[in-house]
Amino acid sequence: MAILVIAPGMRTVSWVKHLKAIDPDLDIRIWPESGKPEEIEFALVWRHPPGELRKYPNLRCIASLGAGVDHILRDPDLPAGVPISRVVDRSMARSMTEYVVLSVLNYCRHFEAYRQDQLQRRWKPRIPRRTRDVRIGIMGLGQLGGHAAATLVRLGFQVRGWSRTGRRIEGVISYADGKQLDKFLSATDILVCLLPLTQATERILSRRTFAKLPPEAYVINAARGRHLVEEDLLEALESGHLSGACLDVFQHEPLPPEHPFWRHPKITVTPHISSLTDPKAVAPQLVENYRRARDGKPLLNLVDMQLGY
Ligand code: NDP
Ligand code: OXD
Repeated sequence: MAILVIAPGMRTVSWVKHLKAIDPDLDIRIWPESGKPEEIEFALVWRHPPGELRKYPNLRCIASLGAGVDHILRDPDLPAGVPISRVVDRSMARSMTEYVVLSVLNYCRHFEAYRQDQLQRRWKPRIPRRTRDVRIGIMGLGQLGGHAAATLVRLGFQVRGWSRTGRRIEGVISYADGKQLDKFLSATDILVCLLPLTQATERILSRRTFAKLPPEAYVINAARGRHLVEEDLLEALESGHLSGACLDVFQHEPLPPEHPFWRHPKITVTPHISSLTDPKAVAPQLVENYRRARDGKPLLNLVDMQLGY
């Protein structure tokens, strides 16, 4: 039973090293050097070419090399009935929380403005936004959003969370599904998107959503570029309704050089780095799932194909 890594453009050396460190006998192949298709029973994928996975008739599991699986589910030619797993990892959650906390504190303590002041040699103290006065609304209270929410509570912020089922976290005011979305938004000064990309969440960061936020709200999107309607964000910043945005993900990555986000004074751009998968941390769960697939046992971290996450 062989493992095939299909991750065009990704450096796979580190993945192979950490997988082999657990089991040196693993038969790992790197696409496009797949060998005989019928020998492949486990696929590790990141942004595979659509239609490729259909070529392996004995596939028992498609494992995402990240937390998200939208890059797999967008393939219209997926082999039917093959389960899909994703990464669930504490160190990824910590890394995402660091990104969110950094962005929130940058905003609350006016660090972007001080950077500009420094370039102008301008000495201009500003009053910090106090944590207890700032209402942070997190869309998506899963592995990543839940961890970020709990940490922000500990820092003293007012934290609200919106999820499909109204997930409960201590200290977090919880809102559920579409019916409570407007209520959630109207009490949010900093909106953080940590949703999976599904049919229900695509383009959720839109003009309609922004209009429900209080004036001068701030937006952080570290989930997927397709959550955001980019022209609606530019419009809301232009009108002054939103005061700024921090974006880690984009409709087109890398962000094209001519894109207006690059030079926008109210937008902070980072290159999809808020939480990188750490091959060393994640290899054990992948090998465990490979063994389970081989032995016909229940798999870990499975995706609900109906919900799309
Ligand atoms: P989880 O599946 O653990 O959590 C998803 C959360 O979103 C759950 O709370 C879920 O609700 C909620 N949700 C899903 N659909 C809806 C909906 N229609 N309405 C309201 N809430 C909804 O995901 P993770 O936390 O592990 O990851 C989230 C996303 O972050 C990933 O899918 C990926 O796209 C992105 N990501 C980005 C990275 C980056 O570097 N930029 C790195 C890693 C991930 P419920 O709890 O009720 O099920
Ligand atoms: C992920 C990502 O989904 O890095 O893990 O975007």
